[in-house]
Amino acid sequence: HSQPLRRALLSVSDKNGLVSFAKGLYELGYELISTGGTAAALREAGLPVTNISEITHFPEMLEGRIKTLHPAVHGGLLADRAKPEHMKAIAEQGIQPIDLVCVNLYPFAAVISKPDVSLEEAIENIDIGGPAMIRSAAKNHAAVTVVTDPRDYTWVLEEMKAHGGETTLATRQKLAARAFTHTARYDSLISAWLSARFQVEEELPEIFALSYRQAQKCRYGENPHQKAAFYVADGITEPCIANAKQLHGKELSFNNIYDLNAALETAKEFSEEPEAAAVIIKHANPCGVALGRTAAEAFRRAREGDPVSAFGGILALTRPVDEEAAEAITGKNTFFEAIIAPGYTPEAIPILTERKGWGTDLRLLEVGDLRGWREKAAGTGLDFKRVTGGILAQTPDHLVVSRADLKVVTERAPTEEEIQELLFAWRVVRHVKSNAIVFTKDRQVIGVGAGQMNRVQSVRLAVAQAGEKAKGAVMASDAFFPFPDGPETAAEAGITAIIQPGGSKKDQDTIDVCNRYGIAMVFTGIRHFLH
Ligand code: 93A
Repeated sequence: HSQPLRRALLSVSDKNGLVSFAKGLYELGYELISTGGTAAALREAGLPVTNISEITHFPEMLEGRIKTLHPAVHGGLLADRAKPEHMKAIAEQGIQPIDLVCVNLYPFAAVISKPDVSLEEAIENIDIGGPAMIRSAAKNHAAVTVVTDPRDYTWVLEEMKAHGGETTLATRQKLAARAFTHTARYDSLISAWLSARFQVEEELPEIFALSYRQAQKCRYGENPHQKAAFYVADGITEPCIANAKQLHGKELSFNNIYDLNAALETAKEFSEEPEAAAVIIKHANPCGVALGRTAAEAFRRAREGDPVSAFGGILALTRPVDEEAAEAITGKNTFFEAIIAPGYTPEAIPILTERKGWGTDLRLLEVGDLRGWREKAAGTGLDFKRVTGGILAQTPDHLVVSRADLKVVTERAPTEEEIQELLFAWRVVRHVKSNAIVFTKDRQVIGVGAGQMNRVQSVRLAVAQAGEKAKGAVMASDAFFPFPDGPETAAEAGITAIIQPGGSKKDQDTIDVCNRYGIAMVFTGIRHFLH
């Protein structure tokens, strides 16, 4: 090449596809200008490169913090080619136009998802010069092409080859819009991460920036006439539905994702148990939860709690699904939409996926080890509920109630075994929609009353579900009993112990009922509404 027709500035952290893109540009007559690492990669591939410092007449400095932040770069990007004054102004300063920018940014998202990342390392990975170039190029897309995603290299190059070495205006417009999405997302993530990191105790950020990407399109929403997609936040490190990998089965539906989340969040409650836990969800409420020595036993016991509701449900386990568990799950009179578990043994997968009558539809999700999720979840952000025209934000309800928090309020104190059972029931009830009542026995949920508008009605539903099994069971209530009718109904059904927050004006009436029936009751002082 004698005098290059056009100039391309390449400065990328992700060097995938870089060489072939640059080679294509070079063959189209572009002069290649690059920053340190990118220039080295191109030179190694045998391509001629102009170092950025030859353009800026300035060394890369401050350990790379200043590489491209210079009028020689931004003048070349921003000058409006249609304005003679602009072209004259840059010419007077010896600045040449730049026609294409290929930039991807310091990998902030990848860096902050490393466990124990230091603030210094995160800060060093905040790209300043890259977004500036992307934004300059995108602003001046009338003349400048901006490429931020290696997946765009091939088609952009093809288009340039077909159009005399230039992109079409329509392409530059599309890439410009995308470029601003890219930098907006990038800054949102930085803002969200720093907000969480610097968060003043007990205070929510005044403004929060959300950085979500569409992870999956759903065929439809809660109902077939609604459009839907699953958006996943950047930088999530805890085991959760957003981090789960689908190994098999039909595409997840909107409701599947919602219920899988409910199942997994309930299961996580029992992730540190020496025993395995299984959770079965229907319409976002647990209908079966149980512990067992093995995944198979936990599953069988969870299903037994309410086999009717379990049919067509979503299942979560805290232990890998092995052959025995797979056999149990695919047993007679069962049907599951989806399963989420830390993993699956090689023997388990064919049993689950070739179950007669289920076709190949069963969705299998792998989420990895659940243990230690609380530490990984710390600071990952807020819990949202949408209202028309806004969102309510709150820190997630991760509070743990332990033995020491329990206050015995009845004449009879719970036995050691009852205390363990009450704590089990308490960990389930917080995952049931309010007004929530849960009956459990031998670490097995045997009755649930969910989502009722008065608490005694939830008790009645739990009693009806538990039937004879209520005798000797315990009851958990997610909030206080405003009247003694709920505990009385439970007492008549044979409940022996109750766990609830307490705090009602009529607590004494409820305590009196318990004393009359010889029931042991403990207050947690903490409630767990869930809507
Ligand atoms: O530290 S920066 O914010 N300062 C800059 O002036 C600058 N210019 C480009 N980071 C800057 N970059 C970024 O360097 C690019 O966005 C790209 O991610 C990376 C490429 O550096 P290298 O070519 O040395 O690997």
